[in-house]
Amino acid sequence: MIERTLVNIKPDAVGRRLTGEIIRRIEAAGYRITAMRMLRLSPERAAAFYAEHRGRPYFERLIALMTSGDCVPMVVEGEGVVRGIRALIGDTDPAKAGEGTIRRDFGTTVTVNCVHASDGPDSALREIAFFFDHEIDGAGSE
Ligand code: FUP
Repeated sequence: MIERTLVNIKPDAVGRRLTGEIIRRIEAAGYRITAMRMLRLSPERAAAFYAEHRGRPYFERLIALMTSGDCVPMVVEGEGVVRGIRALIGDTDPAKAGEGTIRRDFGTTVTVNCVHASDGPDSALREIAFFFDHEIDGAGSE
């Protein structure tokens, strides 16, 4: 089944000029990017995106990273893309991520880990709406 997911290239990766390489890997895996933006999150917006993590010891660190520069959120489409992209990016902790995954190759710490991807179909819908709202209606149609 063709699905959609939300991928967000985080400010650490954008700052290190890894945007192109991460997009290349997503496309090389056979997925299609159907919407994309570049923007800087405010502290309020970053906290809203990661609301379920509020109160955790790493929360302030996470918000500091996510507001430190531009990020590049995108909608990615394809067969089984939600699970597929999670496999492509690897474990949250780059040190535990598998060989050849984006986080293993480019991540620095559990917080500074280059990329976010939705962890299921429900969060994908919510996260796409967070960044793209109605703009993606019809996106990707040819
Ligand atoms: P993931 O879905 O792999 O991005 O991981 P989580 O939803 O568990 O965490 C979301 C973000 O919180 C991570 F990308 C980074 C941050 N985090 C930490 O900084 N430390 C932790 O111990 C767990 C998560």
